[in-house]
Amino acid sequence: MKNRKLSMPFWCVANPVGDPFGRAIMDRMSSVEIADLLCKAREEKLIEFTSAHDDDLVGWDPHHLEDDLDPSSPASKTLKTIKEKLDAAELKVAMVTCSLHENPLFRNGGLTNPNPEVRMLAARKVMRTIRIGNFLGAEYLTYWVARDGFECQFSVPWERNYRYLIEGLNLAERYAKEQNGSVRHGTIEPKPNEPRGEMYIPTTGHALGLIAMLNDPSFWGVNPEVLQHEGMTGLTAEVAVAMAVHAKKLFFLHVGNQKPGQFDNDLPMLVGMDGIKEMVAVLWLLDRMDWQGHIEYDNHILRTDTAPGKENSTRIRMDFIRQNVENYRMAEKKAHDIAADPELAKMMAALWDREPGMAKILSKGETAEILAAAPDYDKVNGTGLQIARLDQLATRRLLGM
Ligand code: XLS
Ligand code: MG
Repeated sequence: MKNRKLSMPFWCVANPVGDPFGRAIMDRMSSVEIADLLCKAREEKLIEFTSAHDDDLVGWDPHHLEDDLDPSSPASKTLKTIKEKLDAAELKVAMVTCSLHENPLFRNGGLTNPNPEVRMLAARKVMRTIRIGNFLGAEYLTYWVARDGFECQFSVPWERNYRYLIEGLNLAERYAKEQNGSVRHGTIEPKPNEPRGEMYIPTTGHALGLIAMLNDPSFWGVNPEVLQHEGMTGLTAEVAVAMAVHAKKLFFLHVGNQKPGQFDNDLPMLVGMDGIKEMVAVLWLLDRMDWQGHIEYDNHILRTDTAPGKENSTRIRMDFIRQNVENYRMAEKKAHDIAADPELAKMMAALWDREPGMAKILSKGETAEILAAAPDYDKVNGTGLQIARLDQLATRRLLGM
């Protein structure tokens, strides 16, 4: 079983780790300095890809919406410098995403903002992000639901808001195709709440449902955030991931750790009180389902582990990347071990591979053959399954016993 390619985004590394109750602790670094750090991680063979919001790379000037097309603009110059660095290190850009959460203009939504003037500015910002993505060679454009949501239900024009969202996403797809650059696909990243009280695409199921309503569903997929966004709902990420793979819509994954039901924890891989079993199980099911995509981190340095000062700011950030990669590889190794374990395989087969003849008839789906089959109610109903024993063995393997 292969080890997956890993992506570390600009924003995870750049974050100076403030929270709603306290200011940032770490020294800030420019996008060019972050590019240097990520290139170092590439040289150490920790990662193969990176990703970025437009705002992580260059500021947005709402008075100069196409500044990226003007070679003399500060944005163009910075993008050129970043591209030269990434190219030299052979660090590829996997994805770009348009920040529609940071600028206060978008406080009541970006693509779904009821004010068409704000929607127009959001659309132009998304178009610029696509151009930036093409310049850097990104394959994916991600739409994260961000401020497209609400706190007060009577403030939402329900008969229009999904139309606005669909118009915005269709425009992104059309523009990406017109530009005919490296951006070939879009992904939707769901989240139930934060920064809004409620968001319009709370789960992966909602995202898959929305994709079916878009002009070109083949352009779009999902990138669920596992375990964070998916676990905030109290639902398990495993169902979201498995269903998305089955629908051939899992383009890549965001990963980190989460205590179920809480705010967006964004803990690094395997760090924190919960999640080891679930994360290993997600990676195991991806192996079983023969999924070929890459994994992207989306998590942040523990605030307790930060410190101010220039030297700290690079050392702590590099250590964060190394730890995330080490922890991912630990989980991946466990997933591979579990998939290859003969004892577990035997117990799974006992659970899954009964009555192959009957399975064949059902998958063929011929009504006459189904009516002729003779399932034995008493035999089936009279047998317990021993799933707890199977789970105990999996836990034993997880604990290395
Ligand atoms: C925030 C999201 C965000 C997206 C990219 O919760 O995870 O970082 O991944 O905009
Ligand atoms: Mg994310």
